[in-house]
Amino acid sequence: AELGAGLPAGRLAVPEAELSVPGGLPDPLVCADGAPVLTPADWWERRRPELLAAFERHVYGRTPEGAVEVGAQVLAEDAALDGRATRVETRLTFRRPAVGAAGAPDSQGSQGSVAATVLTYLPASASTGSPAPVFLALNFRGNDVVENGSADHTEPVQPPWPLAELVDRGYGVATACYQDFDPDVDDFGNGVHPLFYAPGQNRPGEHEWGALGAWAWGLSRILDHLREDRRVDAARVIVAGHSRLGKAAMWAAALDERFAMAVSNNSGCGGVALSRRRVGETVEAITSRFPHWFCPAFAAYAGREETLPVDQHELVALVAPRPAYVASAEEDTWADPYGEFLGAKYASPVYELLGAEGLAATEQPSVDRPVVPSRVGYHIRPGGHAMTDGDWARFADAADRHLGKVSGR
Ligand code: GTR
Repeated sequence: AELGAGLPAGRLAVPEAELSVPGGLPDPLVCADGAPVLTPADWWERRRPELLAAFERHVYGRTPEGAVEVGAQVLAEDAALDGRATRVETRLTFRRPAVGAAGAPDSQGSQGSVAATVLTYLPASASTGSPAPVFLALNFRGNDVVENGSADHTEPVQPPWPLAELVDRGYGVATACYQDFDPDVDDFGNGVHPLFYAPGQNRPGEHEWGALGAWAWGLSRILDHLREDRRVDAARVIVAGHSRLGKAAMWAAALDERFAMAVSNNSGCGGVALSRRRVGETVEAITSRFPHWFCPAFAAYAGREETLPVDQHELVALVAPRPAYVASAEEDTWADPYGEFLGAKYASPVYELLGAEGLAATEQPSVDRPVVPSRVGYHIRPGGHAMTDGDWARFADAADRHLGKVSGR
C-alpha cells in the first residue's frame, strides 16, 4: 500500500512497508514552503541551500566558516610498493589565528593547535606528469593499521586497505586517523572545536557542529592540502569512509563540492539509511550512545523521526549530480542495509532533475550484483560490518566508470 492520499505537502509517498512512522518521506524536490523544485536553478538556488541548512540545524550542526592557520610539514617521502608508489607522510597543523590587530597571544595555549598526520600513497606515474585521482578516507586505528593491519580486533575493527591494488589501478590513497581531528569521546575540550570557540565557550551550541562535522571538516582540510600537490588530480578526489566515517564522508561531500565523488560504506543511521525506518540503529540509540557525533538538537528527534525536517536520502541528494556510491553488507543489520538502499534510491529524482542517471535499480539488488553504471551506485555483499578489499574494488569500478578510467599498470 502506498502512503499516498492525505500526506502533508512536501511528503513523498513511498510503500508503507518501507517506513516505520507515518507521513511519508520528505520530498527532496519540494521546498519547505511547498514550492515545487522544477528546474536545476530551483535546486541550486533555493532547495539545495535550504536542505544543507536543515541538515546543519537539525542533524550535524553548523560548521564554522572562520579560517585557521595551517602548517604542513613533510615527515617522510619514499618509494614504496617496489617502486610502484610514492609514500608521503605530512603533518598538518591547525591553529587559531592570532586575535586582534595587536596580535594578542593565543589564550588557549596548547589547545590552540591541532595536528593530523596524513599518509598518502601515489602511483609512481603521478610524479612523472600524470596526476592521479585519489581516494581520501579517514581511518579508525591509525595510518600504520591502514598499511599493515593490526592484531588488535576490538571494535571498530580495521583491516589493512588494498593499497597495492588501488595504486596498480592508477589511484592514489590519502588517509589520516579520525581521532586526530576530534577524539571520539563525548567531550569538546579537544580536537578542532576549541579552535573556533567564542570567548568563554567550552562546547558547541544547540545547532553547532559535533564530531561528524569535525571529521568532515578534517576531510576538507586534507583536500586543501592534496590540491596543492601537483601529483594529485585535484578534479578527481573521491571522499570515502566506513561506518561513522562513511557518515562523515557523505556530510563532507555535501558541504564541499570540490569532492568529485562520495562513497559511503555501511554508514547506517546518520549516514545514508533512512531515519524514518527505525530499523537497526535508531535516532534514539545513536544519540544516546554517541550524542557528541551530532548537534545537540538532533537528540530531540529520538522516537519522533516523523517530525525530522529531512531524511538521509536528502544527504545523498546533496552530492548530486556528482557520483555517489553506497555499499551495504548483508549481515550488517544494525546499519539497516535496506534503509541504505532506499537512501540511494530516493536521492535519484534529484540526480534526474540535474540530468544524471539516478540509481539504476528500483528493487534492492541481490548480494554481489553491484549497480555500478548509474551515477548513484549501490552494492550489498555477503558478510558483516566492514570495508573489505572487495568493497574497495567496487568503489574503484565506480570511479573508473564515472570519473574516467585511469591508466594503471
Ligand atoms: C556503531 C554505531 C554505528 C556505526 C559504527 C561504526 O557502534 O552504532 O552508527 O557508526 O559504530 O562506526 O563502526
